[in-house]
Amino acid sequence: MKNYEYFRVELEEHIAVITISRPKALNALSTAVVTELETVISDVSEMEDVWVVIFTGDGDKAFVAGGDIKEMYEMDPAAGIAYSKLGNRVLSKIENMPQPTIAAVNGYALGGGTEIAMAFDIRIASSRAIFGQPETGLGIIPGFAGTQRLPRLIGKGMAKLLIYSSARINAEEAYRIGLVQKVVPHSSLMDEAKALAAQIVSCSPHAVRLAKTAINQGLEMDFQSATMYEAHVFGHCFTNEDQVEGMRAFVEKGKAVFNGKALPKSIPQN
Ligand code: DAK
Repeated sequence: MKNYEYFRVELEEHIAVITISRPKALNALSTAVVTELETVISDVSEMEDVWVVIFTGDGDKAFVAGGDIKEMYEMDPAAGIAYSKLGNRVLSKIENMPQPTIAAVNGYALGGGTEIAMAFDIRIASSRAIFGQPETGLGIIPGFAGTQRLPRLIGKGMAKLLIYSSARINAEEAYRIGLVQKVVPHSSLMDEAKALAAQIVSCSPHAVRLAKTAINQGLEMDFQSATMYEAHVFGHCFTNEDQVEGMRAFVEKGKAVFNGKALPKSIPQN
């Protein structure tokens, strides 16, 4: 496995765990961190053996404490635009990773921390997790697409409440408003994330990737176009031996064993 400055990548049973590690700044997203993150995401996306990805923060306190405020303090408008473009490109890459992804939120996830968590498919929060978009309190607005992903996930009114007020919310409140899908005791966060990942691994990796594609792409379309797109992606399932294996196992009352061959790296087009 490659060595990175700010990340660890561990692979076990088709599950890659990516850990962001910048302890002196509570894993805040400096330009150097986001730049390396882009490489990590590209590398893991290419790994045939990885069927599910978990992303978490190093240490007991923070998932990601946001964009690097000390670095942003020095930025001029041109640097701000460059930082924003980089961040948005990387978060889009996360959102469109071919594998299903889980953010295991182990502590503070503020500003860019909430934004990066939202780029993953599913969020599991430790009971210690704290979310929020504190940017307006710093004289800026969310810059890693928080103004776009947050209302899409939790609705316009609640997103505005959080962004206008800079309010911090705990894990239970994040669960109540639908920002996270599960809250678990802090000490069992990684076990719970890995158990969910293992459950996903037991399904056809081909079908799971196609389901992700259908959901992500379809949500960007009008409903009729999205159902047509779903039909197209559904048809694509029949190009892979997982469909035969899954149905054979049912008919023969056995257990399907999926081999992860010929996984799609890019989105099937209409
Ligand atoms: N940036 C830089 N350093 C940070 C940091 C951050 N976001 N968060 C923490 N640190 C550093 C602290 O400065 C401190 O460093 P030293 O002073 O020891 O050198 C160290 O991490 C430990 O932090 P604390 O001493 O503050 O630890 P506490 O336990 O007392 O407090 C905290 C933990 C998470 C409550 C606190 O650190 C905190 O409030 N941090 C800031 C949280 C925050 O406001 N985050 C949102 C940042 S704004 C954009 C793209 C993205 C964004 C904006 C624009 N475009 C490209 C345009 C994103 C913006 C944001 O995320």
